[in-house]
Amino acid sequence: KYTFNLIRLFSQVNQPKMSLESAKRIAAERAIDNHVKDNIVLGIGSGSTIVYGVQRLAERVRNENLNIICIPTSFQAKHLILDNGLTLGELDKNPVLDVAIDGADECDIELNCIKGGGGCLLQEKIVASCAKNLIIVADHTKNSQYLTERYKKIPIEVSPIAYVPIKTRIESLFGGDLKLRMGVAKAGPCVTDNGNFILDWFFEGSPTTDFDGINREIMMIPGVVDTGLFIGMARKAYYGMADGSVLEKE
Ligand code: ABF
Repeated sequence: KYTFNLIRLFSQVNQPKMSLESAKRIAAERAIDNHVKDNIVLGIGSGSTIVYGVQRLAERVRNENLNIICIPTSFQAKHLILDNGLTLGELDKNPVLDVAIDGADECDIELNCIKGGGGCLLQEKIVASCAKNLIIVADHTKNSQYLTERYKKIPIEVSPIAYVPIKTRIESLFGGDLKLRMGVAKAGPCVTDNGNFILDWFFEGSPTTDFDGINREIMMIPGVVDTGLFIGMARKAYYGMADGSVLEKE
């Protein structure tokens, strides 16, 4: 009985992880199939979901002989592009993108997003701002009614010399608790692709209902490089659902 229960527990623990991975895959593949056509400039996001999208993209580029220029949003994205034999572009040469496809930590009914949980946000926001369309790909756990309903922190990328004053300022102005994100080994702070630190802003409940307003106010604080709030940027989201379907929202 003990062994049976252990096996059952083990399979329960592993079940959601497996289905979340396949949910990410179907969302990313659908987005690539719907938005990629020949001769476009495409922004490649960061995180685990976009990996499936890049694999599908590489397959389509090979099979259909497509000419796609890929603009990365991070070190990870750059190497995903190179490792999959895709054409690496840069904003200097291609300042206007047709589409950018990226993951998110949370995405609300108006397609406002929280991003940066994986450590990338600045380059993602720059690339998204240069794209005619930003498309979000995610599993169903990222789909929420309002921001911070499910994801309980907002990442903020800051200049290393300013992290203490910024933390103090935001806590006194808006409340909550800002924590310096540490690297994986916890030996020092997590350093972004741009040489900055990340403050994760935790709070009880939600800090505001006006995320656009609060984003603007935080962006005014000297030393804030950018926030993980992507307000009014995404045009469409694809969510991989637990039942194997893909929910499309725009
Ligand atoms: C990046 O990857 C980040 O902005 C976001 O935090 C994260 C989403 O990753 P995943 O696809 O692994 O959920 O895009």
